[in-house]
Amino acid sequence: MAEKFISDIHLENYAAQYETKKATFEDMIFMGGRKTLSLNGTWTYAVDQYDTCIRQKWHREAYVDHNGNTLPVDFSFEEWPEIELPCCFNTFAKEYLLYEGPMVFFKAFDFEKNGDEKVFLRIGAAAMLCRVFLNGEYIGMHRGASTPFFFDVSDLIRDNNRLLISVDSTRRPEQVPTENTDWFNYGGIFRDIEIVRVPKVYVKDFQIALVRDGQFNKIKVRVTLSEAVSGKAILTIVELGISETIDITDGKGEDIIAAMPELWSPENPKLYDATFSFGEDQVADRVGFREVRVEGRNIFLNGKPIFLKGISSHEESVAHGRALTDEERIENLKLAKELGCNFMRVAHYPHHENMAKLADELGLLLWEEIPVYWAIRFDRKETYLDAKNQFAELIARDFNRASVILWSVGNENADTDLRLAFMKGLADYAHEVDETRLVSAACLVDEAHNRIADRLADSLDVIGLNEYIGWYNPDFARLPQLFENSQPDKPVIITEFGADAMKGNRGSDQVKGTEEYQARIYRTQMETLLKIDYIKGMSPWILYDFRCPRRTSSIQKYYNRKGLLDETKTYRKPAFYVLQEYYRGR
Ligand code: GCB
Repeated sequence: MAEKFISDIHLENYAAQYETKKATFEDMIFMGGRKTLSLNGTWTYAVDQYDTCIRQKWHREAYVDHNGNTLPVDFSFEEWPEIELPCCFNTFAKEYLLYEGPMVFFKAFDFEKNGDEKVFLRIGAAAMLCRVFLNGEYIGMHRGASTPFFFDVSDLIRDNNRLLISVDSTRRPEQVPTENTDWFNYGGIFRDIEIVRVPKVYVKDFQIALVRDGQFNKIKVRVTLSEAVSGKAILTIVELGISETIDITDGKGEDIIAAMPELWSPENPKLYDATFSFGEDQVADRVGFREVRVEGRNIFLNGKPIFLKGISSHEESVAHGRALTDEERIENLKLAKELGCNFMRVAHYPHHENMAKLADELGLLLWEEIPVYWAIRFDRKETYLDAKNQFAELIARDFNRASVILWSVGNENADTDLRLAFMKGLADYAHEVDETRLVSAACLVDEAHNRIADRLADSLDVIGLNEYIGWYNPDFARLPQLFENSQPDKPVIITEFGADAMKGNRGSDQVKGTEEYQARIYRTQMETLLKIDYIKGMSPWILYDFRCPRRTSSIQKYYNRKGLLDETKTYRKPAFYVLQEYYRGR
């Protein structure tokens, strides 16, 4: 070590010591039916632009240099200003709108531990890099902005606790998503923070679904416990008269149970209350039973061919950024219903778990996606593992949601060898762990030959296709040609088409940016798309305008204006009614 070396200001690689204790999907706990202690509410915070919390190890609550000298500290947790969590810090105060970087949050809380129970800290989502410290100790980190993560705090939690969390929203090329996206980079702890108590042996994972064999008369249950114990578990679904004993061996159990549930569908979103207990632990879920499968170029829901009348949506509101309230989620789902949709593509990252729960209740099919978006570092192993972990966290979180019928492994990625290996790995993973859903990706058109030709399609059940004919590519003659030039051997969903239109910008339907131009694109697209027999659905881009730093023109003003509604979700552009007419007529 050089003389006069002061670690917190000279150590360039200061963050390396926090690459340990990564929270992954393997640390997840099944949450259905669990009572938790919410840590939402008032916290204190500091903007930590230079990452000093991490460099100086603020969690030690003292500043001790490497010679053991105690120095004056640069924080005062209790006296920092207050913030209500969860939230996106960009919408919390005007001065933070464009802030990207670390912010540090502090909360003191009391807790009473019961016997030998296990105690976990769960964070619903923190964007993007999160490092957590409890009572002076580093307890772990998480990567990925949109999935939940857990830390075992059983040994550290005490009567009076001090929780310090550093969340860094810096965009980085090696992250998932990478530094360049077409959406706003909201930062912060923007989903629930809670303490979960479980017995010593607890249910880690509980999966329940209809068996996909075209019979609709069997339910499959799969369980993983926290320890390799054996014994008997009980599954109860009162309404179906099910009270089944399931053998657990070495912490695992699997059973197929005869049952004739009323099938879940958008028209009949029937849900059943299921409870599962083993030893001292009991979990519960409200689940629907449906079957989705592909045969040839058709998608079947409960044995009947289905056309997915959809719309894409970001997770955003003007007031809350990505930290939507349940009311705002319901508003989005109802807008989709008003459009005549039976399907929504929730792009481009996992939305809050309540989105799928509400879609289960209200009856909408969902496409869920991970942010493998544009030019990810496909060459980098750690980036792959990060993407795969986010995917695994999403699948584990939403496995029991009947509404979710499609997993998407990414969006608009150039068809290179490295990308193919990366995304094939993800698609194979989804097929391996989930036999109840379809796997897709939003692919690019092969522009040179104007056809659908993405090598990833071999690993997908359904081909998603983004085409912007009429917008990025003005030549409408290419649209029918594109489909004539293509012979897909599986169903295609047009995952995006669209056009910008600023609310109230009226004019000629030949002038880009007008509401009339957008409406014309919708009309012309629909006329063609509805005639192609292998197109089995669509999710045009997009339900409402969303914030986007890349969009600076006079009709954009830092918003992507391809919404059918404006960003306040109150103004319906004419294209909204155009799409509604086609969907209602179908
Ligand atoms: C796309 C992207 C989407 C963009 C959209 C656009 O293809 O998938 O994220 O926002 O186009 O408006 O260009």
